[in-house]
Amino acid sequence: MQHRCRAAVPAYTPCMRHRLPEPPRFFHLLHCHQMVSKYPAKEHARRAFAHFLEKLPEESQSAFFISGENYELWPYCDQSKPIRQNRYFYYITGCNIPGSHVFYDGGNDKLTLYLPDVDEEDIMWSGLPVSRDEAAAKYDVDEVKFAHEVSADLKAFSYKIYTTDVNQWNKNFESHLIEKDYAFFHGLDEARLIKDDYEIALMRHAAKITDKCHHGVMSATAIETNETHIHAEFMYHALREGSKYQSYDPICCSGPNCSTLHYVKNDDEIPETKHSILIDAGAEWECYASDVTRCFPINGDWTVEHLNIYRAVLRMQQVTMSMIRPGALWDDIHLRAHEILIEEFLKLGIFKSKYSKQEIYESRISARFFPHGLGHLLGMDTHDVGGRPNYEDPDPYLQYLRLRRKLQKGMVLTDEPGIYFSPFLLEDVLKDEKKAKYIDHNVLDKYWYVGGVRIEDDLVITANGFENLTGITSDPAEISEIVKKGLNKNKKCCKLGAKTVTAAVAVFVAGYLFRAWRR
Ligand SMILES: [Mn+2]
Repeated sequence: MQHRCRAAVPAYTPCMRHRLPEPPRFFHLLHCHQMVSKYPAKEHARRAFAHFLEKLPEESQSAFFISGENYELWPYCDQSKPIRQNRYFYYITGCNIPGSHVFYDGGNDKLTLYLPDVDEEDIMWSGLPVSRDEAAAKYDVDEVKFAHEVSADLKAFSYKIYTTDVNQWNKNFESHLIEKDYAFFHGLDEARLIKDDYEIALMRHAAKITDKCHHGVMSATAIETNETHIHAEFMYHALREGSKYQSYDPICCSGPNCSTLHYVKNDDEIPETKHSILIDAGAEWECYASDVTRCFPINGDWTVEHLNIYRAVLRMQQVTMSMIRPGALWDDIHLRAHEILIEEFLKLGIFKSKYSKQEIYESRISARFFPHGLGHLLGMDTHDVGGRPNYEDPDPYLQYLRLRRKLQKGMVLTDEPGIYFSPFLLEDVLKDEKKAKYIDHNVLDKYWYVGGVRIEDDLVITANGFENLTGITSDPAEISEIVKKGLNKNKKCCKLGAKTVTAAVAVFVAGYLFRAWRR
């Protein structure tokens, strides 16, 4: 009966899976030029090659060769491991067929896709593979060939051929390949850094699905008595919308578990003594990611401490978002988030007001409450390529910042400030008088049960600022309303259920008495 209460989420429409995700701005072109309606693989290959030549201009006749992922069996078992397509391969093909390869002849601007050879014995198990003509119609490539033709083609090519790395899928061609070249990765990563309209349309669709999933999770707290139920609710809505894979393992936590950044255990009970929920999860669409975090009170009523922290994080996000535009340095925006955190902690009394904002900032102590970066690039990978992080940075504020560049139009990134009360991260701080002196322990003690709060949205950088792909509300009053609406609906469902059962029993008893009377 409980699933009847899911009606708050708009119904799945069967046509959704087969149409292009959300008409992009160039929608009219889709009908005029067939080429534009395909994933723009050729343009991606060209752009990657142009960036490659920035580093190695003398290699203008060379080529790229990448093998996609293929089926691999688990040891001593006839089942295959789950496949996740090689993102560099997908970027220049748009093809998700296991066992394929791609060759881009940069000098002649020719893109060739190699499909796996047809295994006739497999057809009865797996069905007919995609034909050469079907692939030529579907993918934006110049020619479609088969895997057995790769070797001769590579041998006949008289210039250098670059690949990511020699692995089990391309080792037969090893003698022709140059692996792990810096310029090659530079080319691909710089191209992937800036998303075109087609990619943004895919990401917009992933974000729309994710909105529905988060709304579904917030609306179903009546049946979420374990973290696994939150996970299940998210996956249910994602699958219903045609998203079979998640961009990453969903992080579904309650109470103090919310202080673990990448918590994926997702199996603790949620008794009434726990108030806070944090879910960080994103649906994937056609290999493109979304990555969204929302927090809410399990019964719809924010506790004072939970709401205090929520509002602080929301202000960190609002202030940092107001700074986002092309040319802004992400380091500066991230550091501004720490300043807001310190201001908020001074207001709440967690930091002692006898110390100045500047002194606390210089102590770097806020990094123990907000240990991760403000955000990261998002694309085919959740932590997408091209961010140029420096994990060796001695500054604890910047060590885990995954994006260390100026923002450019067409980048997609997350803005995800957080505040956590992690016993692990604060243990040594609280013992070190030089650092502990800034913290009012009595005030801090009131906050441990909250665990943590993070708010995360996906943003596309535009010419003047950004567009927020994430639509699910982060307003605390609206969130409270969604949770309560879900709870009330469940009560009504239960009441209706009880009434139906009572009526059915009454009819049965009346019938029995009537028959007994007739006898
Ligand atoms: Mn993220």
